[in-house]
Amino acid sequence: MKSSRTLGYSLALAGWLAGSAGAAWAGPTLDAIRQRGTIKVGVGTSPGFFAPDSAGKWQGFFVDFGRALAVTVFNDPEKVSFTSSSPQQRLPALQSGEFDILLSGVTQTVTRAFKLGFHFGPVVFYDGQGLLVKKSLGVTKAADLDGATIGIQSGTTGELNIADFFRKSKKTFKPVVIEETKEFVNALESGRVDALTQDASDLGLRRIQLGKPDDYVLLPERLSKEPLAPAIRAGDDRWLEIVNWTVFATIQAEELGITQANVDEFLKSDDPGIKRFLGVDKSLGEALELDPKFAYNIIKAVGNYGEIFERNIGKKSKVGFERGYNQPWTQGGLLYSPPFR
Ligand SMILES: N[C@@H](CCC(=O)N[C@@H](CS)C(=O)NCC(=O)O)C(=O)O
Repeated sequence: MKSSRTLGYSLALAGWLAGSAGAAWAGPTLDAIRQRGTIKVGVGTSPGFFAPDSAGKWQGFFVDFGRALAVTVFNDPEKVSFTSSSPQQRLPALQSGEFDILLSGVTQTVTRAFKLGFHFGPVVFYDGQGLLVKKSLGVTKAADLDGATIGIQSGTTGELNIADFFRKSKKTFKPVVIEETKEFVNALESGRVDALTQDASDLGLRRIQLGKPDDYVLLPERLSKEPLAPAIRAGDDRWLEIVNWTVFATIQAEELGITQANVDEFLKSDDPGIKRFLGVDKSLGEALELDPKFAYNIIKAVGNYGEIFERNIGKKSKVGFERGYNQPWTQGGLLYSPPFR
């Protein structure tokens, strides 16, 4: 028999669950998005991550997560607009309401959370700070850059990381802090700086856009951890959870082997977990107050995480990135979705 104490707890828990089950989710961002009919996304300008194609349609790894969000909210991957903004401008622009979300390679940091008032969705790309140098310098590691002139993009985590690195290694460098991306890249090509420092992914994407990519080398060393995650203004739980579970849906789909091409086959699965995930069993989606098929719709429209990665930046794309940490935990990577139940 249950002790009266345990019974008391059980009753309190049941009451809490009952009380919260029908709780109306309020959210100023989501309300505004619904009223407007589109999601406003702030992005950067690196082809592979985010850039308009020749027809003016935005394409890229981060762009696809914006489309996935539009599917969750509107069941329409086109109900989203993308606007580029420099690393210096974009966090203030998010704070002032110009954007609903940044999908621009923002690093999740404690200062940005506590001091600047941002929340982060799941990490979509595990990165680290790199250095892009002219091959003719013969440099093989960061410490060889003692006394070098290094270009840094203003408003990025790179500013503090590079200063920390040289302080720690008791070497010196001359910083050249640049806001505009074009000028930042030109500084290396024109010889104004010996090296550029930025997220390694960004430098990899920039290198292939240079006139002579083979004249430059991305050093293998990483100076920091740069977990790149969707950023939103603090204070809107419903919007945050939509961002979280949209990204998780792409990660969970890859773990389960569900792709854009085979998702309809999976609708016939007898596995109760898959039935819930794809909304064949509607109970989960109804409890979440989302379209029970939201995960199915995302996979159908955009694909799973691996497909998003491969299409935009993977080995067979022009970019040619390795998956590295960015593969499912079941394959030795860091991508891990909490359970869909
Ligand atoms: N992750 C760093 C750097 C962010 C960053 O600069 N991201 C790149 C894209 S991954 C960027 O915006 N580059 C400039 C551009 O795209 O114009 C931060 O959060 O401060």
